[in-house]
Amino acid sequence: MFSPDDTIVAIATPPGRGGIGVVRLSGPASASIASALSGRSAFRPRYATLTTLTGADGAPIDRAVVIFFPAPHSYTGEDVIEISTHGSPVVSNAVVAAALARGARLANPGEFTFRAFLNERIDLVQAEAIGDLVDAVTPLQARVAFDQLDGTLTTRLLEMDAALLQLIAPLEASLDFPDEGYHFVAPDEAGRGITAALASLEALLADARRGRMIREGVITAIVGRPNAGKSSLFNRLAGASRAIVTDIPGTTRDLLTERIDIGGVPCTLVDTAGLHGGAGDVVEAEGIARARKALETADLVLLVLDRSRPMDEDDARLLDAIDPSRRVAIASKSDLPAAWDPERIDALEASSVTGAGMDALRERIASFAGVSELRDSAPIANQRHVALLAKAREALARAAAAAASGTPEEFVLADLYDARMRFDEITGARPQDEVLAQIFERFCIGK
Ligand SMILES: Nc1nc2c(ncn2[C@@H]2O[C@H](COP(=O)(O)OP(=O)(O)OP(=O)(O)O)[C@@H](O)[C@H]2O)c(=O)[nH]1
Ligand SMILES: [Mg+2]
Repeated sequence: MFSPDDTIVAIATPPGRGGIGVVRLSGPASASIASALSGRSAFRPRYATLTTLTGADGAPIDRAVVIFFPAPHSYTGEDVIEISTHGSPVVSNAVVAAALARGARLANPGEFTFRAFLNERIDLVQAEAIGDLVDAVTPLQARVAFDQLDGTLTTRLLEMDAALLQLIAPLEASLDFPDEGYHFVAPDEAGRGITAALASLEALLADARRGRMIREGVITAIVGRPNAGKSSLFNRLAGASRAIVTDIPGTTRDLLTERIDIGGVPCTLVDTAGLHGGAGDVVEAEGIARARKALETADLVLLVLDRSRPMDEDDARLLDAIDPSRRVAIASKSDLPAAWDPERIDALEASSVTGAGMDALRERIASFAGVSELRDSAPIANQRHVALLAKAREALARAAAAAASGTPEEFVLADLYDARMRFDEITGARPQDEVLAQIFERFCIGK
């Protein structure tokens, strides 16, 4: 993909003006290029040295602080030079140009981190975590990314891998003495071991949905019969008057979305057309079809039920149709006299006019995403990891079934090896070029 023998250079700080601008070099010629730019013969490792930099034409560029991180104790594992100048793009660009004139090459996006991976400073999970950390929009996203960077997932995978290896060793030994079959381990004992490994994998995967919601957001659809107060609730949660509100049933025709932050969880709110059994015009029918689609695909449904009017068939049907584990029933318009008792169906009372019940609702949404349980486990947030773990789970399930039915050891072993291979793919022990390209391409230049 990239040649790791060159010395690469890039501006590491964001584009534009700033207090300081950092230019980073990595590769075998880093130190000699820094010497050429500064006229100094050498830099003391890990010490900040104030020096004047000159361009290829001999004209001074700026006074700068230069730090030399010799291999292997650097971000990339190679010789790295970090040059901090005054934060003007003109100065940063002049430093880069001077480095290029002395033989450096402009870095590709993510190339510094890619080199760190190639030099085994970090594994693939950590490289992806660095990308997530840089991209994090909410503090919670940053927390989850940092946990991965800390190696939490890798540690869990290594534990599971070690457990599988313990199962594999006696099975392999039994293979060497085929006459006696399962000589070194009884089939039911092997089966128990595999079931235990399967259970820890299941636990890890159970975290994945939570992790995805934190990383990518909870899709929250606001659903209910016409005029129930959906758009008013949408506007209230969004903190802006985005959706049209009128007292005419059927005001909202199309889907309307808004990104909001609820307790650190990014949330995509979706306002929908009122659902009812009666037939309307073509536009309304299409709006209802879209509302149903949103209802199906949402992670969470806010079911709005007008507390000021008696419940009708449409309300009852919706209450029945949506799984309680993914819905919050809301008794809306709580500032008006009540026509029914919200406690009966465990509905949250709320008013978009007074704002009553909004904090409780926000808490319910955040707790749905599992924010409160986040203390000690790092959820997997990455779809690539989830897909590979799911494949490992299939392999282990096959192995468990094979062991239980006394199938020859070879077959059990093949599935156990399959599961281990998936773990290796996650951490990058067996990287595939296209996977690497996909992961590092989304980085910015200079990272
Ligand atoms: N008093 C009171 N009126 C409300 C409240 N929420 C909504 N309304 C009124 O109820 C009517 C309908 O509100 P919308 O938010 O448009 O209802 P909707 O569910 O989006 O309606 P459709 O888009 O037609 O399906 C409007 O007249 C609102 O002013 C509330 O909390 N209290
Ligand atoms: Mg509406």
